[in-house]
Amino acid sequence: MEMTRTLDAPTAPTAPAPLAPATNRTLHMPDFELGERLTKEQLEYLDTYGFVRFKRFATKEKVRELAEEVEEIDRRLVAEGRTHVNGVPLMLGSRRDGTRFVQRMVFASTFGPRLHAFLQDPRFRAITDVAGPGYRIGERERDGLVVNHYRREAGSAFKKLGWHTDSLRDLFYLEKPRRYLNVGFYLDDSPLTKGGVRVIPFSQDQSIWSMLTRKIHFMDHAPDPAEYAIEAEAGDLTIHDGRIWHRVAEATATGDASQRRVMYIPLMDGPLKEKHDKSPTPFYFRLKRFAKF
Ligand SMILES: O=C(O)CCC(=O)C(=O)O
Ligand SMILES: [Fe+2]
Repeated sequence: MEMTRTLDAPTAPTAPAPLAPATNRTLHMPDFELGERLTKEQLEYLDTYGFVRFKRFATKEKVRELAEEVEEIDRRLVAEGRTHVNGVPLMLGSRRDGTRFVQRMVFASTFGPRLHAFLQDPRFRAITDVAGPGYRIGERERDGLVVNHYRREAGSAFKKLGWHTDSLRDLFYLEKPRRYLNVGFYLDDSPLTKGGVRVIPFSQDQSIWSMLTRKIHFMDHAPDPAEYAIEAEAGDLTIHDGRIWHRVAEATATGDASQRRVMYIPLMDGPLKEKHDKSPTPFYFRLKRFAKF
């Protein structure tokens, strides 16, 4: 043993450099496509990383049709002066020209036949099967089909979303967090210039305690050294585990170039809990307004 070495060591080991926030680091993901069932490799990917992306779930033509319908519904909701649908608040913003638009649309498929038909695609069965026995698409439950519409410009009320786990909402809805899968369908390309989803891979395998406390839900927007950006193109579909930590980063582009629309497909299990126009506003949204996140 060279006992003296430590004494003549020319330099003491230096502390590792602090990890720079890995802003915009992307994970090289396989070019998965979704068929009638998820393949073993796709399932393993989802289980391991906590998310998965399927390319070309829909054609550009289909995306255009769906986006057009979302725009029609948007104009209709604005024209009718709606602030809520089935008790759930709509998030509204305005464009540069002052026109109002819906930035978080809820129960969208109950307003549009194309969206409703889209949700009947048998490939969604492949996803509900993975979620667990008895899962369904809840078009009239919870918030129904949600369309998030981010823009970075003055007047926009939705430019980014702080760190959170989706499962926390289960707790607010007084339900136990389950292996909830959040299924997103992209209506716009989402390159890094639009910000977009950042996830902390593997964080789905955490204790409830860590799920509650690793970050301050929705208030914290800071990049994390362990985060990865998920890029996608219009027509792609992503699934993330409801327990994974994620946020939506703000675009660096502005105006039209920052527009990012993603639909979230509501998976439900257990007894049917359909909402209607007299449904009360859930506590969660009152809290959200109070805490301004
Ligand atoms: O807009 C997105 O892509 C993600 C939104 C999200 O995480 C959420 O609404 O819970
Ligand atoms: Fe989320």
